[in-house]
Amino acid sequence: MEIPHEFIPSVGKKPIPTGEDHFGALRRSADILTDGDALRNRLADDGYLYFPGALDRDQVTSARRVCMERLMAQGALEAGSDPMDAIAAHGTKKYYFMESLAEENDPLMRVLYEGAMMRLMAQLFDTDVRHFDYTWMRAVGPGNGTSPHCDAVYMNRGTEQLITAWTPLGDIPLVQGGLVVLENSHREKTGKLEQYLHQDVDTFCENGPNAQKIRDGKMAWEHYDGSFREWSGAFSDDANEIRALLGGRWLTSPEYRMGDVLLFTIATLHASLDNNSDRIRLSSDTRYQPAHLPADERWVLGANGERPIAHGAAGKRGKIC
Ligand SMILES: O=C(O)CCC(=O)C(=O)O
Repeated sequence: MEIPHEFIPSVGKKPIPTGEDHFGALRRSADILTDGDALRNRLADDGYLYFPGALDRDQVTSARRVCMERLMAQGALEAGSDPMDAIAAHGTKKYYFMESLAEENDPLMRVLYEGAMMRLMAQLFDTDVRHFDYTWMRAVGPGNGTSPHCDAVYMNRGTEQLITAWTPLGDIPLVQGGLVVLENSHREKTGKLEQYLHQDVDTFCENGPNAQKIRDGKMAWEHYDGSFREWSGAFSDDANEIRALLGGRWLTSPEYRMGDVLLFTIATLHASLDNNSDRIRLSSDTRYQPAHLPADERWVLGANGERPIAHGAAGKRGKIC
């Protein structure tokens, strides 16, 4: 894969070697977009499906505009610049999850939950499809990225037949980061990763030292290894150590573009490269599953239309350890 001259990608500020046995390009699947069997086979083989240009770029652009105008109004972007350029205001570093960017954002809802995206999901699942009602929005400021993890630990209370769609809401060159998938990681069914995959970040030890803090919302999650330290849900913060443990290459796109979408399973290890630019990197991640299978109660509307409980107190489950 072509890497910009002298640019070294990193995850969690640790450089990632870019030799061809460490780092590579995602396989593109646009050619099988309308072939359900081929999609399912490839997902089983690769653990991900990458579709450059499958979504309506104009619609994605409109969704981005809504988000960027809000970010400008909040002072996150450089005053006087074009909001669509997403130039971070001086000192804007800490932006990350921004759920509010999805609210009353009709173009975004159309991109994520109608049209090409839902047609793709219908092909893939070959049955009626539902999506989670919670929409993850990430406005990732300069210097930030996402640690390696599998989505299972955040959303495994329903079916395992759950697919994440990572949708870039901007053109994202390598220097801005973007999603990386660890090749063949979805096949790893032994050892540390297997143990990790069965964890649930919102489960805590009722008889452990953090129980009250977790119930009171003063601590989010404790590590599953019984050390009772705080946990982010990451498998590890060290992408190179993970590659050494599990093998495979970290795969990404040399440039994600508006209109692309990347799907992966809840057992596929992924992360994002650090944003080493002066821009805010905007993307969403959303989840889809067969409509008739159970859905994780944290991410869907309540019986009377209440907002998803997400990782709040109502989602915590105590167990005796
Ligand atoms: O966009 C990112 O930084 C990470 C996205 C991610 O981890 C996910 O979609 O599960």
